[in-house]
Amino acid sequence: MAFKLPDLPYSFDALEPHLDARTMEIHHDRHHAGYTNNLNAAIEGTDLDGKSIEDILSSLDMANTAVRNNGGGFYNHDLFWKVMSPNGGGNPSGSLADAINASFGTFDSMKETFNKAAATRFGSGWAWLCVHKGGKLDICSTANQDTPIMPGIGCGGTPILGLDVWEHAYYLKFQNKRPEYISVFWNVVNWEEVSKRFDQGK
Ligand code: MN3
Repeated sequence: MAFKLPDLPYSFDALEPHLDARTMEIHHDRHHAGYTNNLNAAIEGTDLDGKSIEDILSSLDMANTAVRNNGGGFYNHDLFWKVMSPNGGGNPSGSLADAINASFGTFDSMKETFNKAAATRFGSGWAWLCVHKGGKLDICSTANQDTPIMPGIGCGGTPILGLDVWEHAYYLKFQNKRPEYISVFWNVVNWEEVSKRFDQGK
């Protein structure tokens, strides 16, 4: 049973002026589509075929680079589209806001730690906010398409917010200015979705 490229939950230009339509189109229709197709080719006829992506990645043989790269890419981008929204930005609320204050002191301090993880990831990768069982939050980054649910990668726990820092995510609009891309990301974060993932993962 093949994985299907998930639709973007909004139009390509919906995150303008923060994230540009051309980048969103190429990122979703080519990059994410490519990971999806390559994942399907890598699992076809193997015992991974038919499992959920979470099951595949959480018990992955990390030497299986085709599934590691493309399964990670499939999963990471699905999360990325969903944790952004044209109605995003602002501040987290409720139990997520309480957990952020408990783990980082303040929302600003959480953002600062996340921004640093995203800015200092050398080369391609992701920055993550993860929740551990019990509700403690953690920030880390991963290389390439590695994801925190893979064995022995990153901060562990369940990722509830992720930022793609591959150049394909920002180069058309921001060129080499990754920190500017990181700072506009906060204008589109869908805190309702992040809260939902926090409640499910804690
Ligand atoms: Mn990407």
